[in-house]
Amino acid sequence: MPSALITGVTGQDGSYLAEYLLQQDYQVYGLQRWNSTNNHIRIDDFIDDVNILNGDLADQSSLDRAVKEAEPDEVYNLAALSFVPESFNQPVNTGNITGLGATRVLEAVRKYKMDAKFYQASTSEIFGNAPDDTQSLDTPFQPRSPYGVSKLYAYWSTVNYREAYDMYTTNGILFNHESPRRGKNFVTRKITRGAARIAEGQQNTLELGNLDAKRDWGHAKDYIKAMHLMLQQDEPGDYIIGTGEHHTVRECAQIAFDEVGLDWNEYVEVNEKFFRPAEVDALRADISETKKKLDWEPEISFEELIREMVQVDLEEIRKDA
Ligand code: NDP
Ligand code: GDR
Repeated sequence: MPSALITGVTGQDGSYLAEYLLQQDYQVYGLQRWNSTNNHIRIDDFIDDVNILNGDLADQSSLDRAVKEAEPDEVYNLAALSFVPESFNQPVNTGNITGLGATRVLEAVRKYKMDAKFYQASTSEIFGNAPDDTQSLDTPFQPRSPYGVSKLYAYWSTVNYREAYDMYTTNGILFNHESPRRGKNFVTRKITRGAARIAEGQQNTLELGNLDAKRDWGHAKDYIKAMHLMLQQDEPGDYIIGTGEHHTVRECAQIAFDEVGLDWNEYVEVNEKFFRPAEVDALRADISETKKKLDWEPEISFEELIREMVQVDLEEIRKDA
């Protein structure tokens, strides 16, 4: 039975990946940071099947212990401070967790399970102010936030451990991916939940920031399959994962409000407090190489994704009421 250690198992991607690997008959270990409420909301349904290990990306000894105990065949480093605006408020902590944290996990693997395959959750945010309309492995990196800068450090650490120690380390450069399990502050979920709450009479308006920002949004369920596939290749490498399409925040709002039969224009207001000190205007993946190398393509469209998120939010809101 293959085994996998997932850091960030309580997050959006960690929860879907754990579920998927359990279905593939993996023994799954999940690293979670200690907290007093033991909040497992995204993994509650299958928590008994996951071996939970306490640890923190700030603490080398806890990562060493986790790798020693799990002896994993595959390590997925998904833990991070992942909310871009918050990284401007906590730049040093973001560097420590999102940047150096990856190096700590790599060190633990190098010391205690050097033949494990390692996956780093890299991101389109490392492209930042990209000059071209689409981004590929040839695009120069120009991150625009402490989050992007930290992820770029982690990206190069991952490449460096491959080159220096001949370890199987892989970067998945994933563009935005969403789901009903997305955190409530990220823009898609904020919009789908806002539209659902307005439709149910629980909220009157929805305040957003930059409506012109364009992102390449896919479904997290499609993307965690790509993560797994990357570690099944004979050789390690770096891959671009996205849909190849992009949409504005405005279009996202149009679809979400349409799903509840409302006109977004009547409810959405722009509040500058949601503008960022430095914005990433537009991102769109060039997945031509990935299609050839991985035989992977996304299956769920942007519109299906947003409509599904609205429906799940409606259900949750009605249940809570
Ligand atoms: P989430 O924010 O949903 O999950 C982040 C996870 O990291 C949570 O489990 C969180 O734990 C954990 N974590 C945070 N700080 C620490 C720490 N100090 N020690 C241990 N664990 C910690 O992110 P996603 O699931 O959306 O993303 C997964 C990864 O992929 C992240 O690294 C993200 O930056 C990256 N990424 C995400 C993309 C996306 O569009 N979703 C695109 C590209 C990359 P807790 O539950 O306790 O908060
Ligand atoms: P992003 O996602 O920064 O791309 O990072 P987010 O959903 O936060 O923002 C996307 C775009 O929407 C604009 N925007 C708003 N954003 C938020 N959060 N709230 C608003 O009210 C709002 N209004 C407009 C933003 O300015 C931005 O342009 C996500 C994270 O998951 C990262 O961890 C990951 O690496 C990248 O995606 C790829």
